[in-house]
Amino acid sequence: MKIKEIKIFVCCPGRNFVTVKVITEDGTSGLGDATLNGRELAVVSYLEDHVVPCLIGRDAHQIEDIWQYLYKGAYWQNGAVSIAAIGAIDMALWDIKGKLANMPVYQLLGGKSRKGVTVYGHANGESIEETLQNLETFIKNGYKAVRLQCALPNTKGTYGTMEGKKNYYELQGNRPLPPEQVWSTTKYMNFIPELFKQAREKFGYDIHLCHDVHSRLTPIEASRLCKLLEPYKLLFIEDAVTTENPEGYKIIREHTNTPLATGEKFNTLWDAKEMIQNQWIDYVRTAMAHGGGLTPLKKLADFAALYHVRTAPHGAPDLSPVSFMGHMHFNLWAPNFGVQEFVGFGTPEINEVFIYKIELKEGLLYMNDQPGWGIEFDEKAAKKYPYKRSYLPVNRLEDGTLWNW
Ligand code: KDG
Ligand code: MG
Repeated sequence: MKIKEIKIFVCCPGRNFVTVKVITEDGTSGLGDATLNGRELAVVSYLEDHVVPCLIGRDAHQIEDIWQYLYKGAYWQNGAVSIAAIGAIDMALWDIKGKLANMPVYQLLGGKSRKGVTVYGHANGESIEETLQNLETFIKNGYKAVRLQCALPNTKGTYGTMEGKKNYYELQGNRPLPPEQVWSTTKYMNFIPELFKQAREKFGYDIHLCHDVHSRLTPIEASRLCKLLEPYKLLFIEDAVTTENPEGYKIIREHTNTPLATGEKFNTLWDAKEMIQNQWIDYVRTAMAHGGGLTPLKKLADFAALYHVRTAPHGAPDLSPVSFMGHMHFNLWAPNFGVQEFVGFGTPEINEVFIYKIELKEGLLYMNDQPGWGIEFDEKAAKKYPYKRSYLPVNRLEDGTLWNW
């Protein structure tokens, strides 16, 4: 089944998304997500200038060989841009294989391991009160897990909050230059335990709670924070420290039993290997789009299972709904699946471009059993929403020093 054409679309129905469509000689098409927030066009060039010409005429069924060809064959194996490009092609080929087999992709992996996908929502707020009001809404809506992020008092726009905006739609796709924010580790460390204390006092321990530090602490600071949070029994603390120095997780591990999650920036299995093998983490958060597609992600899940590490794919809304549907299949299959981040794409513009169906019941997500990923892309609708350059924010310490994102 020869690959006849590969189309790449960039659109901004609220946020920038890069979508790859691989078309075979019989007219079957498959979708992949190549979105890399803030560096979208670099991935487009990598695909158009360097990947597509090598794939026309190849057998779309040979997913593993194409993956190895693009990864090893490039000589420059690693890097977020190249892996996002390879990941999108890989996803599109799995979509095609599912359609040709007339099966949802999870069937090709070995079938479902569960009836639905447990998700966690985001309760963000400019104050503890607002964050807890949002948490209450999630609990009332049946969620089993929620991430809490709260702006520090007297600062604007601590990561994970909305910088005064109502939703991601207003926030993202709307930053033509990186906004700069101020970060104070001391204020943060003094404040966050209070957020979780009040959450537990008000809502008890039935709801799972988690929090994303976004790698803004050193290992010993993170150890102290995780220790302070122990009484509030978090599901996990995410990205407590940067993963460039994996041993940082060893230090945290030695100090606390708060579970640890990381990996949304992992590009390869090798990025995750040491942390998993040493059991320094509990959840690996690698996304299909940023980890090279389904082909390496299923290997990562199996490897992680050997060490009691669960999967929890990155599910920020700056990954496209194509990624989200890909994760649905992966999550339904992976025996060691933990939880899926789910913020939703609920804007009319995004739902006009990406056509798919999911249903949330009692904190679990369900989908239709369509062949492939079960998502379509409306090319005509996408044209209405041209690319807009947009960046993630930059952080500086109070004295002006550039800090971790
Ligand atoms: O592009 C970066 C975002 O996807 C990231 O900031 C979101 O950390 C994130 C998360 O856990 O959702
Ligand atoms: Mg994160």
